[in-house]
Amino acid sequence: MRFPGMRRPLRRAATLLVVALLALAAFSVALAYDPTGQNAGVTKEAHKMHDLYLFVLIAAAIVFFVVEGLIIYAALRYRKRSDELPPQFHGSTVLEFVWTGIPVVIVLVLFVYSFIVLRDVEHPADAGVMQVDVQGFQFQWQFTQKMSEMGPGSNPNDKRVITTTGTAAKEPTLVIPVGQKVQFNLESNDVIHSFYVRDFLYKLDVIPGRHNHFTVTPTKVGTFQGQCAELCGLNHALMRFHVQVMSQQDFDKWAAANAVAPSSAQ
Ligand SMILES: [Cu+2]
Repeated sequence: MRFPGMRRPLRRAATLLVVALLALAAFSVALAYDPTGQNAGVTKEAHKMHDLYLFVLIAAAIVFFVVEGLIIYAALRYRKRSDELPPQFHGSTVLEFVWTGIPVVIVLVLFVYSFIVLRDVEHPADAGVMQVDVQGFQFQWQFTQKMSEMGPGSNPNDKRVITTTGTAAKEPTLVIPVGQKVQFNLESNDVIHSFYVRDFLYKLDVIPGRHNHFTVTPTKVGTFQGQCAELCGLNHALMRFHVQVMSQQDFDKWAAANAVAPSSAQ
């Protein structure tokens, strides 16, 4: 009794090597030129999430083509040719190791890679990183930026704040500088909302009694649309907002023009 796949271990190893090299090449090409046309985001963290997405997509595509290819090969190669019963065999330790080992390795790689990418965006930022307090309420957002927490170089004794409150009639615009790390601190006093900026490729729930936070480093100047992504009541659809990313120079000017003493802030 002979298992056709077992006859040429060298050939098998070479095939595996070629598949691995092709996978690596496909991933490199996808990183350089994204054939999916997906939004790669406007923050450093979003770019990493996008790379993770491509990696998973390519891994899934390779698994699909290898499995489907083997099915088609087996169906053709071992199709019924006569009424004679073909040789019967059972069990192959090597094959069982291979088809258990490969998925285990894939799951481990995806787990570690996802964990590293997630940690980048959800790990609490170091001291001195710019802070934006985000308050979700029925049915809008309030953004509070303290002058003492505007990132490196800000004066810790500066008590002025910038408060931007959205209303049903006017969607608020949150202003942040490009190239600087920003930590968002999310809070709600009523129901669960979700802070979602599409071009961050990320959203995080805003939960009463819980301090959720995430960090991004914008890489592109521009205005990006955000919205509440958790059905939070009748006027949920009105919870839209904008994130405007400016150059550091424009941001400093904007902050100087809009900062007020805390007592006069609403
Ligand atoms: Cu909401």
